[in-house]
Amino acid sequence: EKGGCPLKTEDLREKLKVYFIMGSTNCLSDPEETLKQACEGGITLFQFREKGTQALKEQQKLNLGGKLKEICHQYSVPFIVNDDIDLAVRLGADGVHIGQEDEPAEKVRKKIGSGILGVSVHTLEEARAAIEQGADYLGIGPIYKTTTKEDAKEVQGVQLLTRLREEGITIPIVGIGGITASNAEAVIKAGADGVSVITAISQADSAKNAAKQLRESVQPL
Ligand code: TZP
Ligand code: MG
Repeated sequence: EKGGCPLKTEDLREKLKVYFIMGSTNCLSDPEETLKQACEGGITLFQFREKGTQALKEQQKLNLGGKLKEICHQYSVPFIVNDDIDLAVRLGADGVHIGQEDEPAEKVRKKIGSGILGVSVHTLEEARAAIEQGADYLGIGPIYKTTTKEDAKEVQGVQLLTRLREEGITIPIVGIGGITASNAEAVIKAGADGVSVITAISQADSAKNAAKQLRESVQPL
């Protein structure tokens, strides 16, 4: 056991099924309302990702993060913070998600203790390194075309996902990038435990229905 995550691996796998990510700039309406609706619809994990030129900073970012964390906890949805380790620690978040450009996973693990640690990887080598350094789950993408992340890498389909599973990697994995209720099943079939989405929920007419549809497509009734 390298990770220090308090959830057992199999519980984390379950929590990754419908992983909603957003910040204030992604939402059509009030982020708190969007998150409540998404929770009502059945999201299983949430990541606060406050990015872009219009993103909130400092006190406002902290305030929104605190409110979103409270909403998550009302629904027993773990609250993860993207990139900002200090914010995660200040908010008492359940975990953090980092990319290859962020602080090394090993250092982050030391700072967050037993919190959930997610790492985005784009190659088999990065996946192995992240696991070695204490990641609890991996994020893989963009699987499909996305317009949400400006510096996203090339669309990769499910190739890497398939490869990691073929290589015997069993760590929980979530796919990301352009995922909707219509294409989510293919991601799961290729070996992901869940799907991460921004647009499919944050820009939906009904965040609740969108979350519900994703949940059904990942976890057929
Ligand atoms: N990392 C890879 S693609 C992506 C991130 C953060 C954006 C996913 O957003 P969407 O709107 O679900 O395609
Ligand atoms: Mg990052």
